[in-house]
Amino acid sequence: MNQNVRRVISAVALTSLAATMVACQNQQLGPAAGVPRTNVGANSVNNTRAPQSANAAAIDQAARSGLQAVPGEFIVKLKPGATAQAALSQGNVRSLNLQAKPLSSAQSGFVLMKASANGMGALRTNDAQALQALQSNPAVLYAEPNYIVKLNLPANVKQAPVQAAPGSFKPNDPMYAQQYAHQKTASEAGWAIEQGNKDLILAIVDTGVDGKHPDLAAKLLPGYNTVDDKPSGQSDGNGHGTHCAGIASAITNNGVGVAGYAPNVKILPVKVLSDSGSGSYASVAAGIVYAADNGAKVISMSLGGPSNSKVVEEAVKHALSKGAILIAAMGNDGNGSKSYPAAIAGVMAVGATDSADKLARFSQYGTWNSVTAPGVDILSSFPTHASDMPGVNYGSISGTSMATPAVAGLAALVRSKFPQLNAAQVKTHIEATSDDLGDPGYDIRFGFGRINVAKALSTAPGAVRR
Ligand SMILES: [Ca+2]
Ligand SMILES: [Ca+2]
Repeated sequence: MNQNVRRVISAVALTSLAATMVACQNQQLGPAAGVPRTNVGANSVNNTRAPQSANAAAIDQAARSGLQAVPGEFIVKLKPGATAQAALSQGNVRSLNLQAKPLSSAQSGFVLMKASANGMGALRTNDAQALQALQSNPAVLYAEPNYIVKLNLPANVKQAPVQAAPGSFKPNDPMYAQQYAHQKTASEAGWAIEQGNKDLILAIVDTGVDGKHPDLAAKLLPGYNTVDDKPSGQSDGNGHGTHCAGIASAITNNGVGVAGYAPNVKILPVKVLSDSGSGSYASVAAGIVYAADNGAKVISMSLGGPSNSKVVEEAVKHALSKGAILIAAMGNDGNGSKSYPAAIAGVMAVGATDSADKLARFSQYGTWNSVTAPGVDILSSFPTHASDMPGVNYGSISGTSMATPAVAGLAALVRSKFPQLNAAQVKTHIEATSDDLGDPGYDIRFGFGRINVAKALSTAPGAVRR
């Protein structure tokens, strides 16, 4: 690892700016159960992954090298009225040969500053000095490294079959019997009440979503790729995003594959992680803003990292101001450490349980934990082509990544059934109607409990308080 980059990270850690992000995911089911997968860079044979853009390749290379930030890249918040040109022409910054581009049209004042090709060689060994020069620049409010986001792989836990509840909406999807999560969360009784508003948009902020999947294609919006700053989000060489999309909202009762929590809502695929599962804070923040600005009322983020970032915080604030509910994974390190954006104020943080309603051993815990949902051996969609997932079309993996889109799907159903509720009220309603687990009442491991779809949709908002 570049020593200067390491110094940047540890220095900003003291000012609680530092972070690497880690998507909170998964491992495989079946004969290889118990063997953690290292999917970053472990490309499957016959993988149809398209050649990567220079930006994605640079991020992947940095991630593979163990760097915590993309070399030569900084996210800068300009002071009100200041321009990027003004910042670039000031003192020490001028000699850095940086190029600037707006992070997103909506987040006024944020720019991504990047070393130009001919300035790169010098800058890579001087990222700490470059950051310092930016931070002391009179046009700059603050600057932080462009941290790296990547996938994380907890170990496996076995699942047990669970009986279906009688007398409710039972979908005909052939793999539904293996989706134990819906029995635990009383989805069938919930679906008899509400299956989602077809105009409601649920964003999957992840590795993209396979646009050709028979259980997803018909409900996918075009979406966007913030890794490469281009349309669309309908491509997923990794598979993680396609799996999360199926959990939240696979096309249900269509005689194909699996059922999703919110059968009728639309999915907005926002690709913020590359096909290798790596991304940067710039792409995550831009993805959150894109989702909110394109009508997403639920934003599902199965990713996270150990430190906070002002740019991601501001993106979250922007999405909250647009009325979106943001839902993020607690993380898979099995300890009480914070993961962001899950620990950012206003974000609904989700832990993972198993088929016996035990806390998944990888699920992180803490006072910011809102609820839990099944996240161990979760069957859902995989891409229709080879990817980093253990299988094609459908398969099971585990992680707080898998619990998160279940809660996102429920949030979409609650917003459809009770459109008068704002985002904070939707969160409170889901918490109040969850099934208490572990120590009586709220506890840091299960939050308010494991979600219950039937209770959430059959209980009048405000009727139950915790
Ligand atoms: Ca289906
Ligand atoms: Ca409890």
